[in-house]
Amino acid sequence: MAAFIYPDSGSTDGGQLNNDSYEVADLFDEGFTSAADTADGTLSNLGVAYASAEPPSAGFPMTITLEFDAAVDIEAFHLWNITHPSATGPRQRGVKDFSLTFYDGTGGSGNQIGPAYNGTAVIGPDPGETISSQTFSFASSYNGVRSVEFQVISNQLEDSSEWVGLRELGFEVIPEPSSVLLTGAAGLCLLLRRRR
Ligand SMILES: [Ca+2]
Repeated sequence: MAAFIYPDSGSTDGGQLNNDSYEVADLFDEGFTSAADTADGTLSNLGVAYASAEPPSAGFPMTITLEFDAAVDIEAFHLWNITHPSATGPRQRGVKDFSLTFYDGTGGSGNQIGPAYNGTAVIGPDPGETISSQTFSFASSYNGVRSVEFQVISNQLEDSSEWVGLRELGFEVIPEPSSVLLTGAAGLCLLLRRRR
């Protein structure tokens, strides 16, 4: 049974809009437990969304590096794009084209796992509306992942002089085979005891 998880930490080369409170940590701050969870579009983006400097400090593509404290096997990526309670501009600066590259070391180090995944996100909802996740399922899982380079290639405007942002993200992971085996072994022990 797959499970929703957040990265444990993240960093970006994109900077922050107005040097204000739009940190990468705001991409995993809303306590979601599944991809079915929704973000409250009536909230100001300040403190709940990540938004890059305008344009991103190192330009497009902008790289957000996501880290896991222990290796995980990932089968899907979930993204909640940005909107705003009263303005149309922010949703137009949501993520559009992106790629995900998976590594077995921290900070994009070590060996790359499998081919990079390329995806295209759709624009976030109208101002103030509830934000649902967009799910990108992989043809096969990426196993033993310690870090992911999430490259944002364009915003919805496809204007590289503007900022880009999103509200929340997470991954769908497969429980480690070791824990499944342990549960199986424990079950076998119980069965053998009962037979005695
Ligand atoms: Ca958030």
